[in-house]
Amino acid sequence: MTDTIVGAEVFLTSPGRNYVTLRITTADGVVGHGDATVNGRELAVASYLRDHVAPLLVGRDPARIEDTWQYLYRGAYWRRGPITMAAIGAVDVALWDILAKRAGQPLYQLLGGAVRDRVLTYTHASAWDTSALLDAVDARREQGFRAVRAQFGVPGLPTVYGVHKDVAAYEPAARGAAPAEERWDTSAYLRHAPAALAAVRDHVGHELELLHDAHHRLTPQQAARLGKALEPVDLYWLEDVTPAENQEALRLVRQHTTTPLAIGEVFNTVFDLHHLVTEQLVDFVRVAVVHAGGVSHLRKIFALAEAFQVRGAPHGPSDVSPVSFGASVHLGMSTHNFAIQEYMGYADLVHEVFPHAWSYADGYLHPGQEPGVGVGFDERLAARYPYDPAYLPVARRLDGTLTDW
Ligand code: CS2
Ligand code: MG
Repeated sequence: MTDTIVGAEVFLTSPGRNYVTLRITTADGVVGHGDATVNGRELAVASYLRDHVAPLLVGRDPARIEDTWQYLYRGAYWRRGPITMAAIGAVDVALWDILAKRAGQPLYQLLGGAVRDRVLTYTHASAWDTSALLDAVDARREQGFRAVRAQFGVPGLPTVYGVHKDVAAYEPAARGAAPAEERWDTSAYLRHAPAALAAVRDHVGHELELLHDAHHRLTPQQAARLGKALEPVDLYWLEDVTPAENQEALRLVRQHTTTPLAIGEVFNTVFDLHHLVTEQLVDFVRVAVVHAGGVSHLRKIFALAEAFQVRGAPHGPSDVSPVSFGASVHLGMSTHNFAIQEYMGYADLVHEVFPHAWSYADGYLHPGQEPGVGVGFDERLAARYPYDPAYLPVARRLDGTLTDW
């Protein structure tokens, strides 16, 4: 018995930070949700969905998920990129949500069932100086995390990606009509990073998995130098060492260091990263469900990666909504080469706006047994927190030259 899509609504809400949520409703009264959040570009995705996608969905069979994906991707002509793929991602997750609800099964059961009992996760620990960073890492270990990303301040700089000087919880996007401008000095960072991370490793011993995010800022030579200097730290991965556009860079980095490399949170399709996978230039691919065009396409990215022993490790910051996060944990349960899920954490209000079946315990996640993705959307509560413009920062070198943030 086929069903029909009768409605597709887009909601912009800001319970502490902005989220874009899609609700698809079928003639049988089944509702599915998708996340379309692109940090700092929420209005663009909301318009793409409202003006160019939602009208095309009405009347379609919600079970034809792959055909809808191909229709929205290949039928767009101007394709790929974060805005298009986040919009497609929202539709894709909402349709998988509907299909699983109609089957009365948690999504992972429709993706091939569980390949593990629970999904390993990592979270963030950050502090400006090393002693406070050790305390921050200890606090995460006490919460049960078995893997922690460590980010630290850099002497001489007022701000650094991943850590605020005076605020405990790091949220990269700042409210306002224009991006804040930050200063960056790669030389100062490279002088400081190996000692800071070595101090964390000395403090925690060798059992805790440690990760670090270089956040797209190094040249190939600088990345190779840092990777080599960090080999004694035994990182689980060093992330985004170079800007994503120059994928050749990783060939050089790979020649100089065995430090595991992770990349991909700013990629959107398998076409963006297939060289990195087929030539094994990275160890982990990081694309989030929302930014990869949804569950359907991220599965294809992970399937390619599996053939080359590259593992999936989806992006999971506060700006990926609990809807995408829940879908990602279902993928984590059912994808053999899924390694670890980033879980930066959400404010309590976000958990209220997006009630969810996924749960965290003792360093691991579980998607829960609720039919569908298992994440709701409290529209009434969400309406109390309207969209509030916020932008990711822009970075400039000490001489004022614009650089990668
Ligand atoms: C970071 C993100 O979590 C990560 O790995 O790269 O916090 C990233 O800076 C934000 O998602 C950008 O919106
Ligand atoms: Mg990152």
